[in-house]
Amino acid sequence: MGTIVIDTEYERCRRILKDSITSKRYAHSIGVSNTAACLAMRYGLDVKKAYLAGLLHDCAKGLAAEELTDIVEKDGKDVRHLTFNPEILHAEAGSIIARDKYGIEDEEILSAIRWHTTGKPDMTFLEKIIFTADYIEPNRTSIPNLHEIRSVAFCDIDEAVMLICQNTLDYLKGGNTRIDRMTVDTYEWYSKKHKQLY
Ligand code: DGI
Ligand code: FE
Ligand code: FE
Repeated sequence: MGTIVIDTEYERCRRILKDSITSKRYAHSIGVSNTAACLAMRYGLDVKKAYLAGLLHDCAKGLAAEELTDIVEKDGKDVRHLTFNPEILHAEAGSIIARDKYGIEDEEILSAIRWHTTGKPDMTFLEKIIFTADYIEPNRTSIPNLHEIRSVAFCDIDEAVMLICQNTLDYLKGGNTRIDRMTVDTYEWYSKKHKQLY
């Protein structure tokens, strides 16, 4: 039985993506896409935009740090401010690939992909939704307080962003990796916002 195609742009991108990343990463991408759509419904955002941004957020995942650097530099961007680490680089490179390979022109979608790993202070709603959906999608397991964060995400997205940043920093501090300045700035911005509210 064939799949019912409801959105040709989504379907076109989904097919390219399926052949570009591992099956595990593809399952995660579908999970983020669906979760982002649910969050968009909750907060009154453009559901299709969230669905597409979620689908493509990790389109650069799996490429080596050198390849990712090359993509960013060829686009005329300076990579010196980025931590030389595929985990950090795949977000910046992903927004370029989404534009050039997948033909995405919507700047809001491209920006949500760009900031999905570190976040940034004062994110747009779509950026917050992709950042959060990435962390809470159904395939995620073994994350501290995951149940709580999933619930908070549908009540107060800013608090969810803060909790995710807190977890990420705790996790990174336990390893021997470099913490990007933006990861810290995002946490500080959202915890300050939270304190001002409560
Ligand atoms: O691509 P995903 O695995 O779905 O998730 P992601 O893009 O949010 O994050 C990828 C990894 O990057 C995750 O293990 C956390 C890590 N990360 C986030 N901020 C930093 C970081 N890694 C380093 N080295 N430095 C950071 O500041
Ligand atoms: Fe990612
Ligand atoms: Fe992801």
